Amino acid sequence: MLVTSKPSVRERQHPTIRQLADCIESTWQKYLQLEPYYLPPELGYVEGKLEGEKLAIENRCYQTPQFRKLHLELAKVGEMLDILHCVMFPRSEYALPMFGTDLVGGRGQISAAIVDLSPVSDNLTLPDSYFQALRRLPQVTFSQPRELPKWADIFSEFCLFVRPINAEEEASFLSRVQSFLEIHCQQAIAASPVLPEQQAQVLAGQHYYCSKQQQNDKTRRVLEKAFGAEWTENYMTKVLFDREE
Ligand code: BLA
Repeated sequence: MLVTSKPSVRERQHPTIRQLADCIESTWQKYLQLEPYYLPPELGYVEGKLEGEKLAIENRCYQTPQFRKLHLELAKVGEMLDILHCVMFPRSEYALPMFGTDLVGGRGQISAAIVDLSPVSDNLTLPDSYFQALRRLPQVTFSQPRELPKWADIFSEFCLFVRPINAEEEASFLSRVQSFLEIHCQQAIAASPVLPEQQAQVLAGQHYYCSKQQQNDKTRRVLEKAFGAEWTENYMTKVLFDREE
Protein backbone atom coordinates (compact mmCIF):
# COMPACT_ATOMS: atom_id res chain seq x y z
CA MET A 1 0.00 0.00 0.00
CA LEU A 2 2.81 2.43 0.83
CA VAL A 3 5.34 3.44 -1.75
CA THR A 4 8.29 5.75 -1.41
CA SER A 5 9.15 8.11 -4.22
CA LYS A 6 10.46 11.62 -4.86
CA PRO A 7 8.77 14.33 -2.78
CA SER A 8 6.84 16.81 -4.88
CA VAL A 9 3.92 17.87 -2.73
CA ARG A 10 4.99 21.44 -2.03
CA GLU A 11 5.02 22.62 -5.65
CA ARG A 12 1.46 21.38 -6.12
CA GLN A 13 -0.05 22.90 -2.97
CA HIS A 14 -2.53 25.77 -2.66
CA PRO A 15 -0.42 28.96 -2.95
CA THR A 16 -1.22 30.10 0.62
CA ILE A 17 -0.13 26.74 2.00
CA ARG A 18 3.10 26.92 0.00
CA GLN A 19 3.72 30.45 1.24
CA LEU A 20 3.13 29.41 4.82
CA ALA A 21 5.54 26.48 4.46
CA ASP A 22 8.20 28.84 3.06
CA CYS A 23 7.53 31.37 5.82
CA ILE A 24 7.88 28.73 8.55
CA GLU A 25 11.12 27.35 7.19
CA SER A 26 12.71 30.75 6.59
CA THR A 27 11.82 31.92 10.10
CA TRP A 28 13.33 28.75 11.56
CA GLN A 29 16.45 29.32 9.51
CA LYS A 30 16.67 32.95 10.56
CA TYR A 31 16.60 32.29 14.33
CA LEU A 32 17.42 28.67 15.10
CA GLN A 33 20.43 26.40 14.70
CA LEU A 34 18.81 23.69 12.61
CA GLU A 35 20.14 20.14 12.65
CA PRO A 36 18.53 17.21 10.89
CA TYR A 37 15.98 15.09 12.76
CA TYR A 38 15.61 11.65 11.29
CA LEU A 39 12.16 10.15 10.90
CA PRO A 40 12.04 6.47 10.04
CA PRO A 41 12.77 6.51 6.27
CA GLU A 42 9.42 4.90 5.41
CA LEU A 43 7.62 7.86 7.03
CA GLY A 44 9.41 10.76 5.34
CA TYR A 45 7.31 10.50 2.22
CA VAL A 46 4.23 8.28 2.08
CA GLU A 47 1.43 7.63 -0.37
CA GLY A 48 -1.93 5.94 0.07
CA LYS A 49 -5.35 5.97 -1.58
CA LEU A 50 -8.37 7.91 -0.30
CA GLU A 51 -11.60 7.35 -2.22
CA GLY A 52 -9.65 6.66 -5.38
CA GLU A 53 -7.54 9.80 -4.94
CA LYS A 54 -3.88 9.61 -4.09
CA LEU A 55 -2.94 10.87 -0.60
CA ALA A 56 0.68 12.02 -0.52
CA ILE A 57 2.43 13.16 2.66
CA GLU A 58 5.77 14.93 2.71
CA ASN A 59 7.55 15.52 6.04
CA ARG A 60 10.41 17.83 6.96
CA CYS A 61 11.93 17.61 10.42
CA TYR A 62 14.71 19.42 12.25
CA GLN A 63 16.04 19.69 15.79
CA THR A 64 17.78 22.59 17.52
CA PRO A 65 19.32 23.26 20.94
CA GLN A 66 15.88 24.37 22.22
CA PHE A 67 13.61 22.06 20.23
CA ARG A 68 13.52 18.28 20.25
CA LYS A 69 11.58 18.25 16.99
CA LEU A 70 10.40 20.83 14.48
CA HIS A 71 7.88 19.12 12.24
CA LEU A 72 6.47 20.52 9.01
CA GLU A 73 4.13 18.28 7.08
CA LEU A 74 2.49 18.87 3.73
CA ALA A 75 -0.25 16.53 2.57
CA LYS A 76 -2.25 16.40 -0.63
CA VAL A 77 -5.32 14.31 -1.44
CA GLY A 78 -5.66 14.30 -5.23
CA GLU A 79 -7.01 17.68 -6.24
CA MET A 80 -9.46 17.68 -3.30
CA LEU A 81 -7.56 18.51 -0.16
CA ASP A 82 -4.34 20.35 0.66
CA ILE A 83 -3.03 20.30 4.22
CA LEU A 84 -0.19 21.95 6.13
CA HIS A 85 0.53 20.74 9.64
CA CYS A 86 3.32 22.12 11.82
CA VAL A 87 4.26 21.56 15.46
CA MET A 88 7.37 22.66 17.37
CA PHE A 89 8.19 20.36 20.30
CA PRO A 90 10.45 22.05 22.89
CA ARG A 91 13.05 19.94 24.69
CA SER A 92 12.07 19.04 28.25
CA GLU A 93 14.81 21.38 29.55
CA TYR A 94 12.75 24.36 28.38
CA ALA A 95 9.36 25.34 29.77
CA LEU A 96 8.19 26.73 26.44
CA PRO A 97 4.70 26.62 24.92
CA MET A 98 3.83 24.44 21.94
CA PHE A 99 3.62 26.23 18.61
CA GLY A 100 1.09 24.56 16.30
CA THR A 101 -0.57 25.44 13.05
CA ASP A 102 -2.91 23.58 10.68
CA LEU A 103 -4.16 24.82 7.31
CA VAL A 104 -6.73 22.76 5.45
CA GLY A 105 -7.96 23.68 1.99
CA GLY A 106 -9.82 22.21 -0.92
CA ARG A 107 -10.70 23.36 -4.41
CA GLY A 108 -9.01 26.73 -4.06
CA GLN A 109 -10.64 27.59 -0.69
CA ILE A 110 -9.02 27.35 2.74
CA SER A 111 -11.67 25.91 5.08
CA ALA A 112 -9.67 25.82 8.32
CA ALA A 113 -6.76 27.98 9.40
CA ILE A 114 -5.58 27.63 12.98
CA VAL A 115 -2.51 28.83 14.83
CA ASP A 116 -1.64 28.92 18.51
CA LEU A 117 1.10 29.09 21.07
CA SER A 118 -0.35 26.66 23.58
CA PRO A 119 0.64 26.61 27.26
CA VAL A 120 1.95 23.41 28.82
CA SER A 121 2.24 24.62 32.42
CA ASP A 122 0.20 23.09 35.25
CA ASN A 123 -2.34 25.88 35.28
CA LEU A 124 -2.44 26.13 31.46
CA THR A 125 -1.26 29.72 31.30
CA LEU A 126 1.43 31.14 29.03
CA PRO A 127 4.72 32.47 30.45
CA ASP A 128 4.34 36.18 31.18
CA SER A 129 6.91 37.16 28.53
CA TYR A 130 4.80 35.42 25.87
CA PHE A 131 1.61 36.95 27.22
CA GLN A 132 3.08 40.46 27.03
CA ALA A 133 4.43 39.97 23.49
CA LEU A 134 1.22 38.42 22.14
CA ARG A 135 -0.94 41.05 23.80
CA ARG A 136 0.93 43.77 21.91
CA LEU A 137 0.19 42.34 18.45
CA PRO A 138 -2.26 44.40 16.39
CA GLN A 139 -5.92 43.38 16.58
CA VAL A 140 -7.10 41.36 13.59
CA THR A 141 -10.64 40.48 12.59
CA PHE A 142 -11.83 37.78 10.24
CA SER A 143 -15.30 37.51 8.73
CA GLN A 144 -15.70 33.82 9.58
CA PRO A 145 -14.25 32.85 12.95
CA ARG A 146 -14.67 29.13 13.68
CA GLU A 147 -15.62 27.39 16.87
CA LEU A 148 -13.12 25.04 18.47
CA PRO A 149 -14.18 21.43 19.02
CA LYS A 150 -14.61 19.99 22.54
CA TRP A 151 -11.17 18.37 22.82
CA ALA A 152 -9.49 21.70 22.14
CA ASP A 153 -9.15 22.98 25.73
CA ILE A 154 -5.36 23.05 25.21
CA PHE A 155 -5.33 26.26 23.20
CA SER A 156 -4.52 29.71 24.61
CA GLU A 157 -6.67 32.83 24.53
CA PHE A 158 -4.53 33.96 21.57
CA CYS A 159 -5.53 30.99 19.44
CA LEU A 160 -6.77 32.05 16.01
CA PHE A 161 -9.19 29.67 14.25
CA VAL A 162 -10.89 30.97 11.11
CA ARG A 163 -12.09 30.24 7.64
CA PRO A 164 -10.37 32.98 5.59
CA ILE A 165 -12.79 34.16 2.90
CA ASN A 166 -10.43 35.88 0.46
CA ALA A 167 -6.80 36.62 -0.38
CA GLU A 168 -6.64 39.52 2.12
CA GLU A 169 -7.73 37.29 4.98
CA GLU A 170 -5.33 34.57 3.90
CA ALA A 171 -2.50 37.12 3.92
CA SER A 172 -3.64 38.37 7.29
CA PHE A 173 -3.58 34.82 8.70
CA LEU A 174 -0.10 34.26 7.26
CA SER A 175 1.14 37.44 8.88
CA ARG A 176 -0.29 36.33 12.22
CA VAL A 177 1.52 32.99 12.00
CA GLN A 178 4.73 34.82 11.15
CA SER A 179 4.34 37.03 14.24
CA PHE A 180 3.67 34.03 16.50
CA LEU A 181 6.74 32.28 15.10
CA GLU A 182 8.99 35.31 15.50
CA ILE A 183 7.90 35.75 19.10
CA HIS A 184 8.37 32.05 19.81
CA CYS A 185 11.84 31.81 18.24
CA GLN A 186 13.04 34.98 19.99
CA GLN A 187 11.71 33.79 23.34
CA ALA A 188 13.10 30.30 22.87
CA ILE A 189 16.67 31.34 22.09
CA ALA A 190 16.64 33.67 25.11
CA ALA A 191 15.17 31.04 27.47
CA SER A 192 17.08 29.45 30.36
CA PRO A 193 16.74 25.74 31.05
CA VAL A 194 14.55 24.67 33.98
CA LEU A 195 15.84 22.73 36.97
CA PRO A 196 16.13 18.99 36.35
CA GLU A 197 13.30 18.30 38.81
CA GLN A 198 10.97 20.54 36.75
CA GLN A 199 11.46 18.62 33.51
CA ALA A 200 8.86 15.99 34.38
CA GLN A 201 6.28 18.76 34.65
CA VAL A 202 7.23 20.11 31.20
CA LEU A 203 6.86 16.62 29.72
CA ALA A 204 3.52 16.08 31.45
CA GLY A 205 2.24 19.30 29.88
CA GLN A 206 3.41 18.20 26.42
CA HIS A 207 1.83 14.76 26.90
CA TYR A 208 -1.50 16.36 27.76
CA TYR A 209 -1.28 18.54 24.63
CA CYS A 210 -0.53 15.51 22.45
CA SER A 211 -3.26 13.37 24.01
CA LYS A 212 -5.81 16.07 23.15
CA GLN A 213 -4.56 16.54 19.58
CA GLN A 214 -4.79 12.78 19.07
CA GLN A 215 -8.56 13.15 19.65
CA ASN A 216 -8.99 15.15 16.43
CA ASP A 217 -11.32 12.86 14.48
CA LYS A 218 -11.08 14.93 11.32
CA THR A 219 -7.37 14.25 11.01
CA ARG A 220 -7.80 10.62 12.00
CA ARG A 221 -10.55 9.99 9.46
CA VAL A 222 -8.55 11.33 6.50
CA LEU A 223 -5.55 9.19 7.43
CA GLU A 224 -7.58 6.07 8.24
CA LYS A 225 -9.37 6.12 4.91
CA ALA A 226 -6.06 6.19 3.06
CA PHE A 227 -3.80 4.09 5.28
CA GLY A 228 -6.02 2.09 7.67
CA ALA A 229 -6.59 2.30 11.43
CA GLU A 230 -3.39 0.68 12.63
CA TRP A 231 -1.07 2.76 10.47
CA THR A 232 -2.98 5.91 11.49
CA GLU A 233 -2.77 5.19 15.21
CA ASN A 234 0.98 4.67 14.86
CA TYR A 235 1.39 7.82 12.75
CA MET A 236 -0.68 10.02 15.08
CA THR A 237 1.10 8.83 18.22
CA LYS A 238 4.66 8.42 16.86
CA VAL A 239 4.99 11.13 14.22
CA LEU A 240 2.30 13.83 14.51
CA PHE A 241 1.99 13.95 18.31
CA ASP A 242 4.68 11.74 19.79
CA ARG A 243 5.83 11.76 23.39
CA GLU A 244 9.37 12.09 24.56
CA GLU A 245 9.90 9.46 27.22
C1 BLA B 1 -9.33 20.37 11.30
N1 BLA B 1 -7.72 18.76 10.19
C2 BLA B 1 -8.91 19.45 10.30
C3 BLA B 1 -9.75 19.06 9.21
C4 BLA B 1 -9.07 18.13 8.45
C5 BLA B 1 -7.81 17.96 9.06
C6 BLA B 1 -9.55 17.43 7.18
C7 BLA B 1 -11.16 19.57 8.95
C8 BLA B 1 -11.13 20.85 8.16
C9 BLA B 1 -12.37 21.66 8.34
O1 BLA B 1 -13.14 21.42 9.28
O2 BLA B 1 -12.56 22.60 7.54
C10 BLA B 1 -6.85 17.03 8.54
N2 BLA B 1 -4.80 17.89 9.60
C11 BLA B 1 -5.49 16.98 8.87
C12 BLA B 1 -4.58 15.94 8.48
C13 BLA B 1 -3.36 16.28 9.05
C14 BLA B 1 -3.51 17.50 9.72
C15 BLA B 1 -4.92 14.75 7.67
O3 BLA B 1 -2.61 18.08 10.31
C16 BLA B 1 -2.08 15.62 9.01
C17 BLA B 1 -1.71 14.74 8.13
N3 BLA B 1 -4.46 20.14 13.88
C18 BLA B 1 -3.11 19.99 13.91
C19 BLA B 1 -2.55 21.05 14.68
C20 BLA B 1 -3.59 21.85 15.11
C21 BLA B 1 -4.79 21.26 14.59
C22 BLA B 1 -1.09 21.20 14.94
O4 BLA B 1 -2.51 19.09 13.34
C23 BLA B 1 -3.60 23.05 15.91
C24 BLA B 1 -2.55 23.68 16.42
C25 BLA B 1 -6.07 21.77 14.75
N4 BLA B 1 -7.39 20.91 12.81
C26 BLA B 1 -7.25 21.48 14.02
C27 BLA B 1 -8.56 21.85 14.50
C28 BLA B 1 -9.47 21.46 13.54
C29 BLA B 1 -8.71 20.87 12.46
C30 BLA B 1 -8.86 22.52 15.82
C31 BLA B 1 -10.98 21.59 13.57
C32 BLA B 1 -11.53 20.30 14.09
C33 BLA B 1 -13.02 20.33 14.21
O5 BLA B 1 -13.68 21.31 13.82
O6 BLA B 1 -13.56 19.32 14.71
